[in-house]
Amino acid sequence: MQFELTASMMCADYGHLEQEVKSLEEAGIDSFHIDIMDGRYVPNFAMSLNDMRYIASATSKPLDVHLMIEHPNNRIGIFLEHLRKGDTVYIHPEAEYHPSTTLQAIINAGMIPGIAINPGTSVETVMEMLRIVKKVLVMSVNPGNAGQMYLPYVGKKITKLLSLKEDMDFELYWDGACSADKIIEYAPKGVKGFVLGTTLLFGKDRPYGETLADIRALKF
Ligand code: S6P
Ligand code: MG
Repeated sequence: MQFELTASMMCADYGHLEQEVKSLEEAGIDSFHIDIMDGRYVPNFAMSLNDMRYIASATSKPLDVHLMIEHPNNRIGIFLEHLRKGDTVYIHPEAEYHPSTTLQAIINAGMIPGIAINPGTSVETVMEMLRIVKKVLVMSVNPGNAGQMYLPYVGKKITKLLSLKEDMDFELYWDGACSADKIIEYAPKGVKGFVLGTTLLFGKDRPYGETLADIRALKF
């Protein structure tokens, strides 16, 4: 079964970032997930512009930039100028007065537009944006930190989004507490990709190649 795996780089070892990027590439990761935070939209600072720039320069794999910042439209240009065609930028609709304007700026710059949907955000409130974006990142934990518990109530929302994705022409991605049982359950239902953090990939004292090979060999 075909599904994409992306590495949540806020969970990487920053003492050896170059090696981390290389090892993940060699292990066969599909893309790099970049969690940008401003300490306001979420109560944390994870990665920032320079981290994103470095990783963009260190790999030719796509970047998957998850902006957890207030009013991204004010500063979207400084992110977009360092990205390449084929990279994705997700915004949180609640963080913006006019999210469709910000999504249009992402499209105009040649990147793939996406929205991230928080656990407490309903599908109904983002319905029109589903027509604009190509990717929807469903948060199965509250945004801001790695290593949190899965929130089971998001399951119903994922089912609803899956029923809309053909008609509205977007793909669904999973972010937060991604475990093997979630991939086994949701990849066959149509979730296209999974962000891997501390639950499955990082801090395991195990080569990334072995972990990714195990995930790709999961039985459905
Ligand atoms: C959370 C962030 C996520 C996490 C990822 C960590 O704000 O958007 O991308 O980094 O979910 O994974 P895990 O397995 O530690 O929850
Ligand atoms: Mg994320």
